[in-house]
Amino acid sequence: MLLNDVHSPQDLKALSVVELQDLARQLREHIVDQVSKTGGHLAPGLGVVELTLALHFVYNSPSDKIVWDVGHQAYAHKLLTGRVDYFKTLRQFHGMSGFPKRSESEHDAFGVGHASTSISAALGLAVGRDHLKQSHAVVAVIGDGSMTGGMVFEALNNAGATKSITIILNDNKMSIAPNVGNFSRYLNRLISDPTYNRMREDWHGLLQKLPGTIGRRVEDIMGRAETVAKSVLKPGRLFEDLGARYFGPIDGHNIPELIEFLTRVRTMPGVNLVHVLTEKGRGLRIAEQDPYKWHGAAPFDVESGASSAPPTAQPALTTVFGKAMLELARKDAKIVGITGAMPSGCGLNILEKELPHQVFDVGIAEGHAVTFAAGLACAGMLPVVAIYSTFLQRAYDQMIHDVALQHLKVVFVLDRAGLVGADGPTHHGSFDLSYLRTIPEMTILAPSDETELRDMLHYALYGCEGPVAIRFPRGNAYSAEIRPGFVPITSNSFKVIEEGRDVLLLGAGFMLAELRKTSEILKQNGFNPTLADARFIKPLNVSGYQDLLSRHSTVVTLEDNALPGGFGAAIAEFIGDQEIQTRLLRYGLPDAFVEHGEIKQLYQELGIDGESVAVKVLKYLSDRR
Ligand SMILES: Cc1ncc(C[n+]2csc(CCOP(=O)(O)OP(=O)(O)O)c2C)c(N)n1
Repeated sequence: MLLNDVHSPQDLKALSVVELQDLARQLREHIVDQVSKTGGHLAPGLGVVELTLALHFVYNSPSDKIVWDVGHQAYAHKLLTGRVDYFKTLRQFHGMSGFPKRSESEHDAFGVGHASTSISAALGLAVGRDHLKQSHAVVAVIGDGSMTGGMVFEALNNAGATKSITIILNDNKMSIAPNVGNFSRYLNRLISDPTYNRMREDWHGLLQKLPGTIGRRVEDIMGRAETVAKSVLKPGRLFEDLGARYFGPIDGHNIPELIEFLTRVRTMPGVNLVHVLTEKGRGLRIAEQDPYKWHGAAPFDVESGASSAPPTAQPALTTVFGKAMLELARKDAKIVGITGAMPSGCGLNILEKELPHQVFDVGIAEGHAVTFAAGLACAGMLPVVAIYSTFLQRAYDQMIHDVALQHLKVVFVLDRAGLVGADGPTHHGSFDLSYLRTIPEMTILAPSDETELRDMLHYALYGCEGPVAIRFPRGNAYSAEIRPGFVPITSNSFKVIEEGRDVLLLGAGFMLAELRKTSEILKQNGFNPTLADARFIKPLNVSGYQDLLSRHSTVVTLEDNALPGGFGAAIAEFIGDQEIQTRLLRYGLPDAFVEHGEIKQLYQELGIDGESVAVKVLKYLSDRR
């Protein structure tokens, strides 16, 4: 059967194992072909092709609910649920989302992008089903990396609330980077325990001896499976103690074995956890060899693995941050970096390589990362918590209660602030200025280029008291050459770049580059703008802003944060509080979730690129001339 002819999971039901195996090959071809053109998550999805086929063979989506964790591995699921044609628009502007999305398909039971949500969400779906006296099955599929998120254990603790739920633990020993921590070690012990493996073989042998499916009484099978399961409970002791029935580990690339297990588990009451072993990147040699590198991919050549994008001389801003951390940490052993399972994503791999004892990868555990940093600060260390803007949302109370309230010096480095592009609304860093601004004592810095980023890190560590956040977008430095050394920054100082008088253009962070364009267009149209780099989003320099704002009858702010609570809102509050007579035009992200697409396209659509802002400001100024 051709993948193109699979319009819904129902089309799989009559297929033989050989046909399913052939579909697995086609799914891999489709995924590799598409990701090589558009970029996207690669190795995670290749690892779950057989598991996805088996799930859709056994379960009846959409009435049965399959909940994916993170959702970056769900391309095969999308392809098997009537989206083969749409898949060609993967991650493109106005095209298919890279993650399961409820509005995209009835088969996407729960929207996702952040890790460790699946068991909680599935539990909600299951308890709702129980209350409404429905009988469909609910399955959560979660990776071993995502199991490091604390919410998973909160959900397991609560899982007895439902009559029946199945959790598939997709264990490929990897988070994005190799998985870390005691839980990961525990899973490894399960897999390598010889006593267990012997028992497992016995169990499998016994299952083979069971009579054929036809005419088999379900209770009988369940009874036997239960008996056998009891004999292998020891390896899954942790899950057992948490109230789940543990099955496995089973080979996640063996379709008949998967189907056999899932068929038995599907109708079982209680909390059932099936431990499935998969290989991340399976079927694509380069990804199998280096699943870390191929977790996500930019467009690439399938044969060589070479990136299709032209090489850039300018380093990524994360690299600039990572190198600055290394320079500072070499001289000060108190400086430590903390990452939530993203050492290379956030640049701390650079520090880790040379000074491994000064980096802590705590797993996908942002809340823990922040409170852990608070403890380190109490112990006299200088912790730098490097977490993407969107994932730090997870740790809001920890920032308030554990850090700020205790006046602790913890430095937060928020990469991917603003729009991130193809990953879309689950990953855009749209809200950090809003959520950080409300925290008392929090200093918030927004560098407008790589040099400021370095200087601000130095300032955050040594130049000011209390918690500090530095936020910068996804992207590269402007220059290939990074200025060495660190130049001190004056507290609360903004920087006037061009003095004018008609209008004040105030840029937050890297959006200054867009305002530079606005400024040029205004000048070409006979206006004389002032251009300034805010640098400090909080606190604002009271006397400096009183003077700057009252000298201009029109003020324009531009930011890549949501307008509610963002930088423009801070200036609006200031103008109101200080009773300054000026008109304020605020530009930034709307009070809405922004879809995926190239950042440039999104700016244009939202009217926040330099040219669009110029058009709006010109109209405003011309109307009032
Ligand atoms: C809250 C949160 N933090 C970090 C991430 C970034 N992230 C995406 S996938 C991933 C690793 C997930 O590992 P696992 O669940 O084992 O899936 P695998 O990629 O190995 O299939 C991480 C850390 C995220 N999506 N959500």
